[in-house]
Amino acid sequence: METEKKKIVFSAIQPSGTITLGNYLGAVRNWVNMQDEFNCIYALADLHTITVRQEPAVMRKNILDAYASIMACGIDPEKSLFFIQSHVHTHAELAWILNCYTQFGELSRMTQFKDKSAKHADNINAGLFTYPCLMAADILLYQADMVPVGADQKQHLELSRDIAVRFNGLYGNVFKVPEGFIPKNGARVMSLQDPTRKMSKSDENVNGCVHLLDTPEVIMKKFKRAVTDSEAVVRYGEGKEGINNLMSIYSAVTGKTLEEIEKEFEGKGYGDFKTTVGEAVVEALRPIKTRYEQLIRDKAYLEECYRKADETALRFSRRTLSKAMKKIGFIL
Ligand code: AQP
Repeated sequence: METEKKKIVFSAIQPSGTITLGNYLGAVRNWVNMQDEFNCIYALADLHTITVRQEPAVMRKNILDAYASIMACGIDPEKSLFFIQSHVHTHAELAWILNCYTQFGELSRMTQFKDKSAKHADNINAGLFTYPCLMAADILLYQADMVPVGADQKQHLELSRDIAVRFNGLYGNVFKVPEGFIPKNGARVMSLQDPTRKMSKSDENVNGCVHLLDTPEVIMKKFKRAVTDSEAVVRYGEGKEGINNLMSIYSAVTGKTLEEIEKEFEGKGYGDFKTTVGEAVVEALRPIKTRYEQLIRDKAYLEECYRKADETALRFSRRTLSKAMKKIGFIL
């Protein structure tokens, strides 16, 4: 990681399943593009995943697969710091501290908590509730200037800012108050089966979600089964969530505008359109899959990358944690 005075960008992703086309187009692709302009710090947020029960063997595989897939998307360990959150103990420590500076009422208002507790009614654990404090710790430990987030994470980022302002108000300038931004070209990808909901790693309907590591055949099948509408006209508009979603995906992978896409498919049916979108996605993901296959075979190289990044992240984050602890009154 370069150390000159570039702004610090922090972002993280959960290895709660295999990385999706939504994660790629909405987040990781922008991470790659930011590497030259900023000091980028990226985390694989594995501590966050256990707010939902995980199968141990599957979790281990998901962590390594996610690490390799994200590197395969173009994260360069020479340019950016890309570490594994659970290897850097400062995250859990600062999260505990921030729990004590966050109000019950604030956490109760988080829509993700409400959504996830409705989805996992048999396991509404305290971690699910205090998840935003761990997220705040992730960000604040690195004195991040900017945090690219999807629209779904905006509320959590606002809370991180509120916590930082509150803490600084009590103890002086300990944390940089980060700015959140939703990258301009960060597409919001919806489920192919229920286009009113976002595409999610943990979607139970396998046809709704395209994974970066799906084979071309599987990707094509998922696009051919994508939900559309009965109008049979490729245009962006109200009540056409399925087509809107396919158009956004096609636009994100080809760079074509929505108008250009409408023109391209004038007089053509949804069958042709879905096939073309599927093929464009297959082509966009092909080099990522090839690179992933090389990386996942070389576990020693992967380990070398994350161990080095873990160490740097620990060194950096320890400074912030110590400062916060001293201000509170701990003896270090
Ligand atoms: N469908 C999406 N479209 C655009 N961006 C998306 N992101 C997630 N889904 C979409 C963005 O990916 C980044 C990492 O997300 P995360 O792994 O921290 O958590 P998430 O948003 O909860 O992702 P999933 O895939 O929906 O995971 P599960 O199923 O475990 O809840 C974020 O920047 C997010 O905005």
